[in-house]
Amino acid sequence: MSSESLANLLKEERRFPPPAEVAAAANVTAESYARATADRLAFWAEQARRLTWSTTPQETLDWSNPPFAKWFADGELNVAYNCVDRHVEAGLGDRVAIHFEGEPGDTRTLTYAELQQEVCKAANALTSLGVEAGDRVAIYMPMIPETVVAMLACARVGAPHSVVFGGFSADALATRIEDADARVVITADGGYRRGKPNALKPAVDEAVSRTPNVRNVLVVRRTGQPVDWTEGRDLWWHETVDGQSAEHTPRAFPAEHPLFILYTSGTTGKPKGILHTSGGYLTQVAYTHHAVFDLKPETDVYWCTADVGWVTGHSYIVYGPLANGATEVLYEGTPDTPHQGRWWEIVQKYGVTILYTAPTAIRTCMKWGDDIPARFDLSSLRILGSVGEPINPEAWVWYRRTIGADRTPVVDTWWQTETGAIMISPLPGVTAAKPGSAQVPLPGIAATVVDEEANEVPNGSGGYLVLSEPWPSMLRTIWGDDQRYLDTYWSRFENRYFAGDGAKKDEDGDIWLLGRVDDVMLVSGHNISTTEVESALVSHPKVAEAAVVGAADPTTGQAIVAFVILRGSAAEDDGLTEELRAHVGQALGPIAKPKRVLAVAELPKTRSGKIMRRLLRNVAENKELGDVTTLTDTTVMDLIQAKLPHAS
Ligand code: 6R9
Repeated sequence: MSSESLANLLKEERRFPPPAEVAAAANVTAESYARATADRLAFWAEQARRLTWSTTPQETLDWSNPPFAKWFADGELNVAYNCVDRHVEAGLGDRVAIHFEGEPGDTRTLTYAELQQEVCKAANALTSLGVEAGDRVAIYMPMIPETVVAMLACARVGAPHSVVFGGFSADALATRIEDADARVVITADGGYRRGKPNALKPAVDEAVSRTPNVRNVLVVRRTGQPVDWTEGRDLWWHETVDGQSAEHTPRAFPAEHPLFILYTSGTTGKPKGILHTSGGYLTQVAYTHHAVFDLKPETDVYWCTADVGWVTGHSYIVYGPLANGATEVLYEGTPDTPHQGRWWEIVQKYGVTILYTAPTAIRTCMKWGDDIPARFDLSSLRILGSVGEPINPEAWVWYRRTIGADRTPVVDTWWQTETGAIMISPLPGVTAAKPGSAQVPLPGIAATVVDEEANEVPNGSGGYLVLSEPWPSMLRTIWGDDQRYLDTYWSRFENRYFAGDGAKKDEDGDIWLLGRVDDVMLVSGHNISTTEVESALVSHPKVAEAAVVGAADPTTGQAIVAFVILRGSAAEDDGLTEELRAHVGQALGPIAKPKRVLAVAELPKTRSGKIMRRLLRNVAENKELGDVTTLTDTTVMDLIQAKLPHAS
C-alpha cells in the first residue's frame, strides 16, 4: 500500500480501559512486555515450563537454517499427556473438561478422568489398527466429544492428524487425504445441523474410493442414519474403541515431532498443508490462552464457538484450553437452531464466563436484534473474544454493550493457521481497548508494518503486516513443499514473515488490520482497504453486514462495489444507494464512496465465517465464479447473481 493510502481516514475515538477488578487480578500484567522484550528467548523458555516435559529442553530456538525453525528441540514430551493425564495426576480428575451440548439438546459431560479413559482407549484402538508414530490420520467429523478424543489419541501415539471440515465436499476431502497420504480416516455417520441429521459417511466413501492407501475408516455412530459399509475397511468406533483397555502409557516425542497438518485454501493453487509440531506449538497456545483470556481454570467456563476443522478449534478448543486444565463448552450446532437465542441460552445454562467467537457471528446476532440476547442471563460473562476477520468498530461496541453489559473487555485477536496461536491482541487486564484494532503484539512476539521497500512505516501510516522474529508456534513448513513455504511467506521481505494482510499503525503505534492484501482496492491511484469501507457501511443504522470489492472500471482502474445486508427493519428503496454513498463519503472521504450498492440477503462465506470477496468480485465483473468448494452454502451465489444479471 502506498503512502497515499486512505488508512488514516477512519477515525475511532472510543476507548475502553480495563475494568479495575480484571486488572487487579489479571494473569498477565504490563510488566510481561518489558521482560519479553529484554530477553525474548528467555521469556519463551520460561513459558515452556508451563508444560510437563519428560526431557526438559535446554535449547530454546535453533534458527541456524532460517526460515526452518526448531524450538525446544532437545526436549521431549507427550502432547496428550499434557492436555489430560497431568491434570488427573494433579488431583483434578473430577473437574469437568467438556460440557457437550448437541444440537438436538442431548448433553454429555466429560471430566478430565473420563477424558483420559476415552483418549487411552482410542489410542489403543489406533495402535490395534496398525497406526504408528508418524502415520497420518484424517479426521472428518461433526462437533462432538469423539472428535476431541480422536485428535488427542492421534497426538498420544504420535500420529499427525489432518482435520478436514465436516462441511467440505468429498473432493476436498480426497485431495487432503491424498496430499497427506493418510492411512486411516475417522468420521461419523453424520452430525446434526439446522435441525436435521447431516450425513458425513457418503463423502468419506466417495473420497476413499479414490485414495487406495486408506486402510480403515473408523465411524462414530452419532445420528443413527443408514450408512453404506465396506467390510474389512469400515469399523464402528463403539465396537473398536469401547472395548479397549483404558490404560495407555504415553510415549515421549521430541518437541519437533509433527502434531498436525491443517489445510488452508488460499485463493489460488492447491490447498497448503500447514505443518505444526509439538513443543513450541503447545507452549504458545497454552500461554496465549492463559494470557489473552485471563483464564482461571478453577472458576471459568470457557466457550469457543469455532469448528474444530478450523485452526481456532485446534488451538483454542483442543490444545490451549485442555493444556491449561480449563472447563469448556463444546456445541455441535448452529446459533439459530432451534431458535435465534440458542447461544445465549447455552451461556446462561453453563454460566459461560469467557466467550470466543467470530465477527460474522456477532454481526448476525446484531441483525437479529437486541431483544434476543436480552431474554437470557448473560451476567456470568467476563471476557469476550473475536477472531477471523477485522471486527468493525460498530460490531465491537455492540458485542461489549449488548452481550457484555458494557462491562467485559473485548479482545480482538489477530493470528492465522500459519501462526498457530494468537499473535496480536489486547490483554484484558492491561490494554485500553480501541474498537476495531488488534492493537499490540503479545509479549514475546515481534510484529510490525512495512512499506513496499520493507521499511518500517511511521505511526499514522499503512502497509504490510510482517512478523520480524520467529515464534514458538510458527508453521514449520508446507507439508511436502519447502519451496512453497519459502516462496509464500519468506520471499516478499528479507528475513521477515509476510502475513498477506494489509495493516496500519495509528498515532499511538497500535496496529489495525485492513484486510487481505489481495483484496485491497485501487481506485484512481489510491489504495483503499476493504475493511475500512465495510466498517463505514456497517456504522450506518440500516446496514447489518457489508462486503466491498474493487471491480475493473474503465475510468478509475477499479470501482468500489458494495454488497450490503440490511438490518431487519430497513427496506431497500431508491434513496438507499445515495444515502450509503454519502455516509461512506463522510466517514472516509469522497474517493471511498462505492460506485454501486447492492442489497443482498446473504454474503458468500467460508465455514470459518470469512467473506469470500473473490467471488463477489467475479460477480461484479461478470466473470466465471471459480472454485466455490469452501463456501458454506453455494446457493448464496445464485441469489446474488440473480440480483445482478448484467453486473459490470
Ligand atoms: C485464526 C484465523 C487468517 C486470516 C488473517 C486475517 C484474518 C484473523 C483477524 C483477522 C483482522 C483479526 N484475521 N483474525 N483479521 N483481525 N482479529 O482466522 O486463521 O483461517 O488462517 O485466517 O484471517 O486476514 O490473515 P485463518
